[in-house]
Amino acid sequence: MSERTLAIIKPDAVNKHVIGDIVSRYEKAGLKPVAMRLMQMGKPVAEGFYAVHKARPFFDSLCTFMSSGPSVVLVLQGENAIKKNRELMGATDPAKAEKGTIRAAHGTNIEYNAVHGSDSPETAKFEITYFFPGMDIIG
Ligand code: IDP
Ligand code: MG
Repeated sequence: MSERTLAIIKPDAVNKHVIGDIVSRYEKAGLKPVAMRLMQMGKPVAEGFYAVHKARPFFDSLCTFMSSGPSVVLVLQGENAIKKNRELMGATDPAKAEKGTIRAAHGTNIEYNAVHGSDSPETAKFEITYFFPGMDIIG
């Protein structure tokens, strides 16, 4: 089933000049970018995006990081896009991410881990609408 997911190339990865490498990985995996923004989100925008993690001890640090520089926010479309992107990304902690994944290649630590990807159809819907209001969800 073709579906859409939200991906973010986080500020650490943009700083490392690996936007091109990461977008190329999406394309080679059959995840087609159908919307894309280069933007520096304000801290309140990061806080709204990560609201589900509000109670976690790393919440403030995470939102400071996510607003510290430009990110690339994308909508990716393809067969099983949500699961496929999570596989491409690898585990949250780059030290535990499988070889060949984006986080194994470009992540620095469990916080500065290069990319975000929606984890379910419900979060994909919320996240796509959050950054691309008015964009219809398919699948
Ligand atoms: P995910 O990005 O793999 O879905 P989540 O558990 O949803 O991981 O956490 C969201 C983001 O919060 C992570 O990508 C990472 O940047 C940060 N994070 C997660 N766990 C920790 C932690 O234990 N310490 C610091 N930052 C964390
Ligand atoms: Mg998550």
